[in-house]
Amino acid sequence: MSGNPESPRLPPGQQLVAADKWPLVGERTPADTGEPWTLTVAGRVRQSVVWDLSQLAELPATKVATDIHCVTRWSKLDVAFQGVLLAELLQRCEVLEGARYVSFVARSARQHSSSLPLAEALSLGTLIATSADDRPLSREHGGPVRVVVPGKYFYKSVKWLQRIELLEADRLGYWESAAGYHNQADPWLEQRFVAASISKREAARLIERRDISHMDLLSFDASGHELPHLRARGAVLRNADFSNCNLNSADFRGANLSNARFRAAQLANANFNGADLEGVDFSQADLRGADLTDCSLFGTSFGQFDPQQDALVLVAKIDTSTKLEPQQLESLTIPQRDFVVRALRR
Ligand SMILES: Nc1nc2c(c(=O)[nH]1)N[C@H]1C(S)=C(S)[C@@H](COP(=O)(O)O)O[C@H]1N2
Ligand SMILES: [Mo]
Repeated sequence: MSGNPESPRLPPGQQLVAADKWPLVGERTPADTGEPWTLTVAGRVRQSVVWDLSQLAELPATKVATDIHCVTRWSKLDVAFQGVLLAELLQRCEVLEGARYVSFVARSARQHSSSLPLAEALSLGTLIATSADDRPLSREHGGPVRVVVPGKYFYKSVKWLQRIELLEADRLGYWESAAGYHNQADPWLEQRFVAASISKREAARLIERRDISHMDLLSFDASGHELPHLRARGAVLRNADFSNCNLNSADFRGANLSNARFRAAQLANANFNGADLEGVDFSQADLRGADLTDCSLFGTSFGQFDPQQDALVLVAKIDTSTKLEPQQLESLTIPQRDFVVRALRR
């Protein structure tokens, strides 16, 4: 496999966030139940076991330095998580024969969850973490208790853990079923998404119509098409491919474009206002006159990093007519930010 030019420790297609940045992804807060925090192990166990936070703190603690790899293409290396190994916790439960999967469930409004084969969760050293970098986990990052699964995309690491369910058959997690995220989630194999949600023929029909507003089209492939003035307002287009498209004056307002590819696309005067652009690839795209205000830009690329030149190559066309607010650039990686800051002055 070809390595990542930024660092051999970075899986393909990932880039490092600035050292002092830890992006917030997904839900922002746990559900406010007013009840004291407890963690329950249930399902295929002889008897459910419940821990409160002080009991959890008495279990043998482990510290692991983990690399975070988010599916939206940002990574953060060497975060020191501390907590109790899942293996330690399960040693204190009578796990039954048929337990083959483990589902982690959050105390959150949508009862967020994610699952893994039990044997894999154990062999990866899954941690029930209560602190990061020697500080208690902040609320928005999953405090007081979150899961940390080393070696998987971070969507397997559920925040605000309240239940661990041991299951005989797998139960797809929230992102895995709602967003088409890959259930295996190996960043080294780029297992980001499952296949497209519609057939090639259906895609061709939509391309002809030039209106996909408010549609939900995972992994939509429109690459190479003439789509000026495309109407895509509010569409869910995760992992879509718009490379080499003519999308001048297209309307992507409020669309979810996370991980979409716009390589060498013509996007002059396109409107992305309020869209989710996390993990989007705009290499060599023409973004003159495009409106990127109010968009989330974590993991967004405007070019490819070349370590020999220590600079971005295959960069997007950006100039003073491209609409971007200075505070949005905070979420970009350093080489991306440096490029965009300079380009916006031209
Ligand atoms: N409860 C809950 N846990 C969650 C999510 C979520 O939306 N809700 N999002 C997942 C995703 S996609 C990622 S990348 C990480 C983000 O964790 P962070 O916000 O601490 O960076 O949490 C994961 N765990
Ligand atoms: Mo994620």
